Amino acid sequence: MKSSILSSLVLFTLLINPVFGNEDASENSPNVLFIAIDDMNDWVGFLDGHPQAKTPNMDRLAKRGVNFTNAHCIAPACSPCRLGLLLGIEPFHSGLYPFYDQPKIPASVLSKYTSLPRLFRENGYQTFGAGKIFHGVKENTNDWDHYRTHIPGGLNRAVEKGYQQNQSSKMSFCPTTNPLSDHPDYQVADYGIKVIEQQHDQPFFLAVGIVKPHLPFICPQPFFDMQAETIQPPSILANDLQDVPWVGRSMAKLGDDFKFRKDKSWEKVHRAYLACNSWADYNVGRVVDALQTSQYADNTIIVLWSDHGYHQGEKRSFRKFSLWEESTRVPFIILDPRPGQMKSGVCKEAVSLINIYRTLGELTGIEVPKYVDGTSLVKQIRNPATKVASPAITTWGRGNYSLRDDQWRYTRYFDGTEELYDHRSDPNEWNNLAESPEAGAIKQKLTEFFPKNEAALVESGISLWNSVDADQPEKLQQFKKNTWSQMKKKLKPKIE
Ligand SMILES: [Ca+2]
Ligand SMILES: [Ca+2]
Repeated sequence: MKSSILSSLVLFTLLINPVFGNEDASENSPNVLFIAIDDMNDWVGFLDGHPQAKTPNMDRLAKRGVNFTNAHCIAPACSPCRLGLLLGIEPFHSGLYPFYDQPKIPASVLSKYTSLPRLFRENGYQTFGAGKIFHGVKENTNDWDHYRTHIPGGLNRAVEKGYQQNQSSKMSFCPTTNPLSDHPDYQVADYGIKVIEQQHDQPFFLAVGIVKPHLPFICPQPFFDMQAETIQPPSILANDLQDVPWVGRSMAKLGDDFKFRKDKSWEKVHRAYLACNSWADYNVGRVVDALQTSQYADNTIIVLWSDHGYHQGEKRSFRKFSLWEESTRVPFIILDPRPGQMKSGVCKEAVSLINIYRTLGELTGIEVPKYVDGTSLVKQIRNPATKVASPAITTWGRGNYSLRDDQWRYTRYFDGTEELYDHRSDPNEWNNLAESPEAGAIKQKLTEFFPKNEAALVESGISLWNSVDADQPEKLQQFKKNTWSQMKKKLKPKIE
């Protein structure tokens, strides 16, 4: 009662003096629930990427909020996408292209930027985080008032009920036998629920980092049991890579496709992935439901995103690390429950996760640093039919960029080779139109959106450099000579 009188007073003060609310966070500033998911592609109900996906909690959230059905990652890998999103800067402006061991990135590089949680912290918010938010950061940093790193439990795997490839521990696709509460994502969701249930005298920014469906694809048995008996495979054209330039071919994970086909295990892989998506959905649902029944329900903005998509055999590939739709398309939902702030619906415009930083700045009235890339999506949140001004761009290594608008995907690799796909007639990106006579005008229209200046690669702190790009072009010859020629002999059905 007392607090509701207090909030009415604050609201009254804000109404007569709205400037007060913009200068610094007040009790009335909206909270932010920031839900990061790892490696989730469009195999979720609200994106219709797989007909058997079961994600009822996120589907409900998507209905209540704005469901961006044509959203794309900044880079198709955990580290560069999260760095781009959380620092608000494109890889081609920061030079942070590949995978980094974040604590080893020089302070002289990182100190130029303000992370999203730190922006909130410096503007009167309390910041809480749990699970995987940045990639590879295991300790408290200046970003957080409180951070709970997840402790991976010793989970038992029922290997006989799924598929385990050799002894390699990450390549598991089977149920676990532990109670739900042993699983890191359950504990991360628990942390979020506890923060929501606390009494806060400052607005909060709460980041919940769900790690499934990241490899290994293991989760509790009930989430395997709820999947269909026969899993429908994705649409795959065996010889899809035939019209793809060499740099593109080098991005396909042909070895995984070879092993899964040899072991006749693709269906088990698909089932385990769908199970992990349902498990992630369950934990997202627990946090969102806790918020719904809390005192913060009407004043908390929810943002949900996944750091990139995932191949499940398309282009004869597995995992991410490519510039095709399977790797770039991501779940992305924003919900702003405050009256008059949002029109629920589907936004079909091509948007990038780079836009999250500026969008949250505008929604909370916090000024963002000048260097920040992207544009605010507040107009699309107010009316999801609002057009965007430019295509979404995804970067994978210096010199490799893919543009996506509401019809086209136009990719240009560091050596000048290209792909062009028409999503109106070719949603699977099977027919590369880059060399066709009609392509000229389309390419010309889009070409101005490729980066004009590329930042030099940040060389310190790289932990994994798995793209063939302008900084290691020699890897392309190795790929042609070794991987491709070997796989050409081994793969069935054949690739040409
Ligand atoms: Ca990831
Ligand atoms: Ca093709």
